[in-house]
Amino acid sequence: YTPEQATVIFVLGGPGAGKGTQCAKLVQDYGFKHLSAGDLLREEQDRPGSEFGDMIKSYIKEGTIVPMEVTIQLLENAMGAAIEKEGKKMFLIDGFPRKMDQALHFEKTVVPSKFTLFFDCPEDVMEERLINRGKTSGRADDNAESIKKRFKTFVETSMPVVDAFEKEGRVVKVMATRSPEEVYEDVKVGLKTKGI
Ligand code: UP5
Ligand code: MG
Repeated sequence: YTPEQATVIFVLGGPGAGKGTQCAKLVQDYGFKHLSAGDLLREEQDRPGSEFGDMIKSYIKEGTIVPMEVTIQLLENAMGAAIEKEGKKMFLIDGFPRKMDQALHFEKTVVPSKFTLFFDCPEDVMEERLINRGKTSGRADDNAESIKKRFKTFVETSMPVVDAFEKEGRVVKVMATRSPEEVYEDVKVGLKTKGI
């Protein structure tokens, strides 16, 4: 397989909505390859010799969006490796695209997504989860100040991507406020509506 033959599902939702948690469950049951753009950026940030390390670090702390050239390259590399080494062709791309130009560019130059799985969650719930996780996560952006900036970026820049896909009828929306297990039941029902 090559990336253009892959099946891609975008997994979107605000910071702390539960994207990573639900993707982990989907991996177990469906055998998807899970690629979190945020995780890939954090890995690149920590990679000795990376020319992007300092840049990524400051974007993440400020809750702003890393230039797409970097993120798309990391995603393409990871997809290629999963295809080649693991024979995977079904991907959950988690936390990407976060900006309209990223969505257009990825779908044009890599592969169109099958649909977007969107986790809908109010800010107060997300904030509580992130503050809680911040006690142990070691993530540089799990603090009150960065969380506020991440929410602002999500509302102003990332939510328009979901809205655009929604207008095209390409979104499966799941309420993300209940327990992880209950949310996952809704996820499975949602995927079924898309033939998965
Ligand atoms: N939790 C999860 N589900 C729960 C539930 N149903 N009930 C109760 N608790 C629940 O979950 C967050 C926490 O909540 C965990 O403690 C979990 O146990 C609990 P998680 O599954 O991790 O949520 P997720 O949506 O994945 O939250 P995350 O913090 O990863 O979301 P972000 O979108 O903020 O983070 P991401 O890593 O994607 O991006 C970080 C930064 O990277 C961005 O701000 C940006 O600066 C940069 N970035 C880019 O620039 N470009 C990209 O394309 C991607 C990222
Ligand atoms: Mg995550």
